[in-house]
Amino acid sequence: MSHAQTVGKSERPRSREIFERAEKILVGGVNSPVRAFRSVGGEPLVIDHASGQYLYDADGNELLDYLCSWGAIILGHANPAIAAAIADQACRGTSFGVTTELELELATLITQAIPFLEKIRFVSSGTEATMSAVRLARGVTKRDFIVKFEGCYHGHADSFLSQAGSGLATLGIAECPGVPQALAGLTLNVAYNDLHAVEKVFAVHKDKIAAIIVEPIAANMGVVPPETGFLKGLQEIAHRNGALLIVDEVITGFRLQNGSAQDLLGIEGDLTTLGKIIGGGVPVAAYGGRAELMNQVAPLGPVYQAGTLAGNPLAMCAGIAALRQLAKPGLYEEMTQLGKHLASGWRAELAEAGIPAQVNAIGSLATVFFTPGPVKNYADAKRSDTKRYARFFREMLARGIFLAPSQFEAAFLSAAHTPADMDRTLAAAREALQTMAAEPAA
Ligand code: KE4
Repeated sequence: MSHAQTVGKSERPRSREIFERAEKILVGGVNSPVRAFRSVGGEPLVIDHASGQYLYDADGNELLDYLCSWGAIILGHANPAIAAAIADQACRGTSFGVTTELELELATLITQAIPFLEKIRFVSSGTEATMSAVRLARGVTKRDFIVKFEGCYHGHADSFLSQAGSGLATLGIAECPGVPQALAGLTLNVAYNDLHAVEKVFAVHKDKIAAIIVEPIAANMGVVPPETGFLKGLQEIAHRNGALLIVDEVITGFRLQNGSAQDLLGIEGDLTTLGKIIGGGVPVAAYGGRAELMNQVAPLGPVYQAGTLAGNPLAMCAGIAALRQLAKPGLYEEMTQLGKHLASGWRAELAEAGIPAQVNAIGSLATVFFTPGPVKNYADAKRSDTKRYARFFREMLARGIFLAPSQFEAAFLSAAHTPADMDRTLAAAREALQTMAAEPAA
């Protein structure tokens, strides 16, 4: 029985038919687990095309998109300048496996916006970026342990697959089979926003810890901002113990401003990872930091990392076209204003419906947690009523609003979203929440 067949009559017959065929040769019908909608129920979407803030599914339904390809599409879908850049480069060759000036151009745009990145290396996914940054940290410190935070997600490299957020949290996978215990044991998980726990783990493991890796604003357990002093404290603890601080900005890089979240939060990681937005919707990620560290990467140093399509000209052109537009004055202020509009509206509608919930939001990121208490870490987030989130997701989808298909993700706004979209979303939320309020929490 296919997943799609386990639900009622399909409102999307063509999407269902495509998905059922997909399930025969793509694992679960998807190429990334969270797309299977396992935690929110209903039939997974099959998208035909997109434009601006809208997705259009295989049945022709228009959906107001708050996923934005998990944050990558910050300028809106089918952005004309990005599309033109890709089309133009496609006629000049998509990948040569040799350096092009385009790599230098995108690297320059990134390092001008994030000056503490003295050198960077492009890769093709956020996972490659974080995996490489951890390898570099282990290589330069000659230490094996890393510290990560419960509920944070840094991609699917073996070292990160314990107590991770995003898709693992969505599917309830605490420890992933296939990761050797010898390796898993080198990853120390502590609670986000808990500096005391970090001090304790360093007291036990002292000079064996190579690095702390952290999302500066957690977005893979839902949105959880850092408490005041948390990130600065991590930097101080790491350096006091001879470890490096890796700041994973795959989501937050160029999300809150034309540059890093670190700049806004007053910290400077030893290494930074980037992804999503810097590729303009095609596969680009990067890791970078001080030259003294990055020069330890091959071919200059012994820490090996490589990639066939890394820095390919097609992807570089898309990234360049994206970052050039993100430099437009006022762009981020408008998105932040929309984010405030949405978050405050959601809070008001939840209160009006008498449904206990929290809305954690910063800039153009937001998450509704269906829990009465504050959400300051993964343990708090896991207290959320995920069934209620699933119902909210389905009620909103039925009204043409596509939220993240998991409680442990974020809603992403783009520069294509408008105040009218916020009003429409809040009107849909009012109907959805009033409907839900009339039923028991479960
Ligand atoms: P990718 O390998 O998926 O490009 O990036 C991994 C990654 C690294 N660091 C952070 C902070 C991330 O959020 C991610 C990936 N984000 C998830 C969504 N929260 C990707 C969506 C998916 O897995 O399908």
